[in-house]
Amino acid sequence: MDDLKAKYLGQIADAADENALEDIRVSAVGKKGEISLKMRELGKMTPEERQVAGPALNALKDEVNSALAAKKAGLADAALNERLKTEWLDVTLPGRGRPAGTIHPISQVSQEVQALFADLGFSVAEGPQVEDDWHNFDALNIPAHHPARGEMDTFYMHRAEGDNRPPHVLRTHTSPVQIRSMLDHGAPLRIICPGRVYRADYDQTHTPMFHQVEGLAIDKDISMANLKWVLEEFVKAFFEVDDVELRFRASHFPFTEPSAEVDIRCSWDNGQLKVGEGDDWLEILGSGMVHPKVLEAGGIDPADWQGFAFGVGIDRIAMLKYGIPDLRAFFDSDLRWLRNYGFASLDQPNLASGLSR
Ligand code: 2NM
Repeated sequence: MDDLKAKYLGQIADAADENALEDIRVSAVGKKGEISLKMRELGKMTPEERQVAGPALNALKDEVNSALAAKKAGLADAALNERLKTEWLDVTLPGRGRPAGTIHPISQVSQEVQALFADLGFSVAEGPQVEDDWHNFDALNIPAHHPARGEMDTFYMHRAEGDNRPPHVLRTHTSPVQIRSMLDHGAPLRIICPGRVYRADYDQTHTPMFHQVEGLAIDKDISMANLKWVLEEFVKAFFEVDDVELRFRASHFPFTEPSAEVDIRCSWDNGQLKVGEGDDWLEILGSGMVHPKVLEAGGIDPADWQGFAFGVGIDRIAMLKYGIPDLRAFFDSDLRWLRNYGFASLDQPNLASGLSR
């Protein structure tokens, strides 16, 4: 009995890993193990012999089993400690350098425009991208069969079979938001409406979804002079230059009268745009005095109130400001492009630090 005990406790102490330990368990206390076979021999003994050998074998079996369990736990601890030596992590180290993502130039420019118009006292208004034809067309003095409806390349939504009401549309401009704001808030009003708009057009300079910001100011004595000042402030702040020169060209929009397209004086130096100097003119927006019929559709009496409005393409002014040559890159979701043209996610545009810094 003492020999068996010395033999197995010695083997257990020397076991190098859990496989070796399992072999020892099988040969000692497994079904056909040495100690188990000895216990089976108890039956052949005399009662006197059995009284001595029985408890001794049980004690031996218990001792070997607890030595096995203790060694197994020891081996598992040692293995864990070995792993922890290589898999440790210093949680006090600073994070790894690369930022998780960047702000898309269109979002950046939209936020820049919102920040600078906030400084001029304009609120931001938003509305649905799926519109009914009254808000998108009729209220803006574009009646059914007006040529402007055809020219807009409108996306129409489906109606259910047998439903003969006019279809909803994907808004072709953000002006319906301004109609909704007039109806909701009345005059006076000073808002800008940034957002996605849709036209069925796709080539070098057009994508079927693009971004606009439109502005609207309504008050008792608003004139083209106010429009001119606001647009000058906008262009100066947006392009971050001290002086600009604007050129108003007579134009036509159904929703404004009179209407003007606005160019800015600029130069192109090695493909680099400089605003406010040079001999070139660059068209950047459309504008005008809100048509009396549009004010009426917005529930505002044109005998008491006037307003100016303007519309700018965000994608286009983003390309101009940040030297982005190809419009379609905006919508490719190419991570390398976004890392190059994107903006730090924690830098919110504001006038105090410079819009783009
Ligand atoms: C433009 C050009 C001229 C415009 C008009 C309105 C509204 F709803 F107030 F009548 N919003 N935006 C407008 C005027 C838009 O985009 C080139």
